[in-house]
Amino acid sequence: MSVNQYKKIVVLTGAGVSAESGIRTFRDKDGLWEKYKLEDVASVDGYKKNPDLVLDFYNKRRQDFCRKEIKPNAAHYALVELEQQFSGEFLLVTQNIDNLHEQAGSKNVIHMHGELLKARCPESNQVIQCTDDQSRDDLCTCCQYPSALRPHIVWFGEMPLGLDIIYHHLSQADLFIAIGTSGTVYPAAGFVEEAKSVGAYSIELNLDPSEIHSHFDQVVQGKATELVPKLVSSLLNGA
Ligand code: BJW
Repeated sequence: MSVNQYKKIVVLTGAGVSAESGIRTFRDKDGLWEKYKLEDVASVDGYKKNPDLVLDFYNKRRQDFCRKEIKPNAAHYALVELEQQFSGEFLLVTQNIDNLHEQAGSKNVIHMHGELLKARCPESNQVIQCTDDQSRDDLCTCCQYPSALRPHIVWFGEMPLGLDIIYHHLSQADLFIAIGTSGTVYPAAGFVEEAKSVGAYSIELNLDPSEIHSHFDQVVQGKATELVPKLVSSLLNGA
């Protein structure tokens, strides 16, 4: 398999790509949804009902993420190499809210479920950096009557970010690769079918077969830090 046979690659990553960097996934054993109820902390209704609980959930995850031992891993770096060496168009869509892809050096990245180190004004949608704990007293500076800033996160029932660009790329993709995602959350779980509908070859790299593994042309089971460098090397070296 050689990268030269492709013109447009779309890669989708999920929590599994950051797992070996020390960030917990959602649905694995010991995952975040074992400790928290999804509808309490990751839905608009949950935020309306108990904003402090939701802010606390993201404050703890931000503190955890900012620990100095949390670093990009070999899978993040391999994707940087693929983006740099590939002469066609490359888009990396991540469902992750951490910035490990950017820390590794990835350039063309869309965070479709938002970003942990950003906050947003709910009125103007202006996005600002947020590396400290967020509280309900943090107000925006963009509106005449300031509003409480909210985490820059896409919760259930909200429209994911960058969808126009993502679907545009999927409509022209000839290689689609999904890494470390359970395939349970839409619309991301539907991207493989979108890419396949225009003839793209599709590959899933995941520890366990995902909910949607049967849609892929090739499914490889294992750790992202082993599988992604191997795939990138075989794409770049034509093995
Ligand atoms: C490893 C590994 C290692 C571990 N190496 N692998 C019925 C049908 C269809 C859709 C719906 C429906 N009812 C409702 C919906 C819509 C809803 C939805 O999908 N619900 C499902 C539960 C059914 N979706 C939405 O509401 C979305 N918005 C929307 O649909 O808008 C309308 C719309 C309509 C039409 C078109 C477009 C839009 C919004 C979804 C928001 C998701 N938000 C969250 C939380 C916020 C972010 C955060 O706090 O971090 O995003 S939920 C959570 O799940 C998070 C993740 O990004 C997302 C995906 O999880 P991911 O990444 O797959 O993680 P895991 O833990 O599930 O899986 C990890 C995988 O890695 C596992 O498979 C492991 O095996 C593997 N792994 N270690 C390789 N070392």
